[in-house]
Amino acid sequence: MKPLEECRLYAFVDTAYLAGRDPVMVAEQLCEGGADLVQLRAKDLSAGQIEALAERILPVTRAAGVGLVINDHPEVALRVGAELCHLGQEDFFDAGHRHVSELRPPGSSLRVGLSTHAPEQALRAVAAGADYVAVGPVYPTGTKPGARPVTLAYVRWAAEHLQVPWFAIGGITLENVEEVLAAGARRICVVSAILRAPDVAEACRRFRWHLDRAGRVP
Ligand code: TZP
Ligand code: MG
Repeated sequence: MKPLEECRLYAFVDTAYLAGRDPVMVAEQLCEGGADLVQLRAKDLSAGQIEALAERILPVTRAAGVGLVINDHPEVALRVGAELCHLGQEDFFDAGHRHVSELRPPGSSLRVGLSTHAPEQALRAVAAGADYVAVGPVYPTGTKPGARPVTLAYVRWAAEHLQVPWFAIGGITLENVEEVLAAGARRICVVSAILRAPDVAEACRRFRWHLDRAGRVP
């Protein structure tokens, strides 16, 4: 996979949006459309089921040079050899972790991303060694119902203050992505606007077009 700094489009195989499609096929389409990272997010599956699915998806992402991120289950990421795992505030800090190195056994290069919903959380995540942080939800989203939107104000703060790679997330669509980029984001996570699109690869290409036009991180 590319260095995290160069990863711009972070897409998802979220089992809540598969609508009967084969998750491996969806992963192929995300890679074909130019995703740099693909997260396996499966709130309805057990760790064992996620592991079995990750083992099928990993050859696809590897062949495409795309990093596979396992949501919620660092132990699964380690077992299957995924490049990254992603954890929320409650999975990490509320579970008693202090530094992401606690999740990395000796010799492992597992990278860990953390969700953040406010500047203080981002600073804490960086101090805890997060390899990247997610900044959101920027807008209300049915993918994370009940989560309070952080608005573009937090995106602007992140653009000004964060040195680690950070991704804007939450409710980002082709209609509002320019607004997110104008607030300073250069990396985005998109779940439903890609998985609900009639052509998943094409939706990725359209998001990429906006990201490429916005240019690199200054
Ligand atoms: N974390 C913050 S918002 C969100 C997650 C997992 C959901 C993003 O999904 P969508 O469909 O792109 O709004
Ligand atoms: Mg979680």
